[in-house]
Amino acid sequence: MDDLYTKRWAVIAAAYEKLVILKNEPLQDSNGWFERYKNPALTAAHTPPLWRYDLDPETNPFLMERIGMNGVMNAGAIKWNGKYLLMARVEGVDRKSFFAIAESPNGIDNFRFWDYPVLIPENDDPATNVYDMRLTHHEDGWIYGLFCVERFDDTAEPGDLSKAKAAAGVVRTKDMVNWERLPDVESKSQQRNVVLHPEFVDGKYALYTRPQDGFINAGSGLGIGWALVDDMTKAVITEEKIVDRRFYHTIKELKNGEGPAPIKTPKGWLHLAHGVRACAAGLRYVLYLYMTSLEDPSVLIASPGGYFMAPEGEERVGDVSNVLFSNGWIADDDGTVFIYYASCDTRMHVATSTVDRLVDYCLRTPEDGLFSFASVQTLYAQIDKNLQFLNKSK
Ligand code: BGC
Ligand code: BMA
Repeated sequence: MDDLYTKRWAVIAAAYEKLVILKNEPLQDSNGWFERYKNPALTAAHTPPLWRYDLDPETNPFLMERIGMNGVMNAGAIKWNGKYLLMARVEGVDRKSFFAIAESPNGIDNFRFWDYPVLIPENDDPATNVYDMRLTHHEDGWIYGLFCVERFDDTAEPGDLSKAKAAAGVVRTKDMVNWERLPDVESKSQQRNVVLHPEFVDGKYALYTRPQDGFINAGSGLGIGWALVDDMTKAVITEEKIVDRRFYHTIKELKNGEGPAPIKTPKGWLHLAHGVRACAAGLRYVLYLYMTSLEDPSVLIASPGGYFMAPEGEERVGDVSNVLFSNGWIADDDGTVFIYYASCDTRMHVATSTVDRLVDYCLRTPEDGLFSFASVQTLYAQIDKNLQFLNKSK
């Protein structure tokens, strides 16, 4: 083995080990809603050298990367056998995404990818790209994964190589290792953000949907939808109603989409979603929360105004700048909530909060009044209340 190989391997192996065992620390946030953490939870550099290098000096004398990784983002999440698993969207330098599971003992740091990425069985109509896995441990006993399958749209004009169509792919597993591919969800419109509700509703499977007119435009699809389907092994969306709609001049004016499956709390289902608005800098993606009723999870009961998380600092910079996206969170038995979010289609982060804080946030944050005048009235009400309170306590 020559010197170059040996030296490079020592550096690569040491840097990787140092990175994956790096302890993370919470940062103090001023708003009290959650804590951000100092380091990203997963990056392209967390992908094992085993994936990127041919380790045989005969065939890789310069020990160069053979298969480059571009980013790790938009992970589904689940607590499994006491471990915190992220099923991440890993994107190679070839712009193809795939899914890979990284495991952590504490949900915060020490995330380490399993040796092999997940091999999602292909169906009759191969997908060019797959991304954004939503994991749901359903009461029927299966863990379902719903994800976006993207294919070239054959109706494109000659020479237009970017026209695409999106649909929801479905897989299921009992062990997070062996994945059974089910047919894609059938829907008259394109679908990118489909999420399975964890419980049966009226004896049916319930899906959060996002009807859209085209690949990018939500258009006449007015927001996050809801559909009941009989069978996940052949899911067909017939009717959709809107659960959380979009409004002019809000954080979700252009589009919104369900994040991970909602968390059941004593006061209602807690939802994390993304909202998108257009601006001169492109599309700005932020995260927001809302709640729906325990009796009927399609009925909105709380809609705190504005965003819950928006990209900050380093989070603002990446391949697709100005984007926070989340499709994974874990609610632990002690009430801790681990929110896994990606910034700029580049890296994964973790933030922590509690079910109680998030529910309080949802129920007590004023709604968006949709007009500046209403926002000032909301402020007046709070200032009045505070001044009375302060005067009383003098
Ligand atoms: C990208 C996704 C993106 C979608 C819509 C896809 O080609 O892979 O990251 O969400 O386009 O912009
Ligand atoms: C979307 C998502 C994500 C991505 C975002 C920003 O439409 O489905 O995959 O994070 O765009 O590019």
